[in-house]
Amino acid sequence: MMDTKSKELFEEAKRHIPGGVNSPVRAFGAVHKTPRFVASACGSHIVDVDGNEMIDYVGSFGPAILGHAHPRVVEKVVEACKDGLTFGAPTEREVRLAELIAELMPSMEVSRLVSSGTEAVMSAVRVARAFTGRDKVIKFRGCYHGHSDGLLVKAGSGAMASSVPDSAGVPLDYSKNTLVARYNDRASVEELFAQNPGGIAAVIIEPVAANMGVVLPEHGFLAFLRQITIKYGALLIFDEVITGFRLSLGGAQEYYRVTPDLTALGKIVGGGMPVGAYGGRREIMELVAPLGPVYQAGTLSGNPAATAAGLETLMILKEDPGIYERLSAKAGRIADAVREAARGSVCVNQAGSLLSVFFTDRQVADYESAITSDTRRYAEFFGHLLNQGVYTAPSQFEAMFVSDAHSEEDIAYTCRAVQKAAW
Ligand code: KE4
Repeated sequence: MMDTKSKELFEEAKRHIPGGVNSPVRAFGAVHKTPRFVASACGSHIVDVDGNEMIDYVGSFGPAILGHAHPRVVEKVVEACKDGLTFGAPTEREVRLAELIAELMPSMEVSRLVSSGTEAVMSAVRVARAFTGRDKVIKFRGCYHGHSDGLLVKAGSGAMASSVPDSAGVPLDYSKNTLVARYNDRASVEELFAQNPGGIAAVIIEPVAANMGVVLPEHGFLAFLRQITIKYGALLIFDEVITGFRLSLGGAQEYYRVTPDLTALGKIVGGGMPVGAYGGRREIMELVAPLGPVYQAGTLSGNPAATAAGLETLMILKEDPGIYERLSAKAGRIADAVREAARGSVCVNQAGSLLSVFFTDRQVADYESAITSDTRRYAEFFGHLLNQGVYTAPSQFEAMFVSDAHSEEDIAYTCRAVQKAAW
């Protein structure tokens, strides 16, 4: 598959952009290839600058649940743009989007729009600290919550007790208030609460993890987190930047019937445009300025073109709740094709339209088991599929995303490509 133009652009990009990309995973470092520069996308397909058309299972890492350039969404964005791009003033679309978020996710009775998932999570954590008057937050190893300093943290040498920055430039002081537990490990959570009685403001989790590859919550784990946070007077924050409106119309909180105190959204809520949101019940969100003492602001928050895309995307999902069954069935066919081709040497985790292929014979249920995967074999798998025109997650630790635009032919072709990939 030709990648001459991508190669040229990549070299030019490196002159003025760190690593040639505006987000690290796009550099294809984990799969040891030149990233494909995308020229256009429509439905389930992308076309790169060398004219290669591929079936896309990245879908911008989540927003493209309807496929790319959905005609109704594009029309609404163009319509909004013609009336002005940004005002720094409230607009009706923001009111309608907040209403729709509250309708689809009733726990988000009151929400604030921001411009990214990172902003949404960062702000939700700030509100939780203000509401409880406490500083410490528990996160889970392997979960990613955007790049705010306090959440770029990993378990320290002392495993659960200590935590250390997961990025240069983050002062140790910032990481000391973020404690790290183990996904699906109740004892690790209980231990942190026991060590910090009255000190923990919140537990934040990806209710289905998708940033260590896809890892599902074991039965009752989310309900356990709900109970222990209530017991200790901490808030439960669901980072639904990926799962929101993807696992079901009401996200993971509807799918698993566990209601968090605060939720962070991104990706689908913007329909491909820059939107994030955070919200919860009124008594918590009333702390947010200008009502209360928690400051958070944003020039492009609630941007007219972005809210137009988000509104239309959510409306289309609301009109067609059967989409979730279709998405799950499509992803299941790919998962089955991989299991059949790999004959036991892989672990395939699927949650609705999310799936990951781990090259390990272990069941992947947390970060520690996820990293037993053979990332070299994953990179080979990625290359085999790419050469057959199937564009999937460029890292073992990202998810594949199936969209409503993936046709029967796309799925059948993908399953055949999986069979042909060298096992
Ligand atoms: P953004 O700031 O990228 O909109 O959202 C941050 C974020 C927060 N929470 C979760 C669960 C997320 O997955 C993300 C961002 N996801 C990554 C993909 N794993 C975005 C892709 C990228 O970083 O380039």
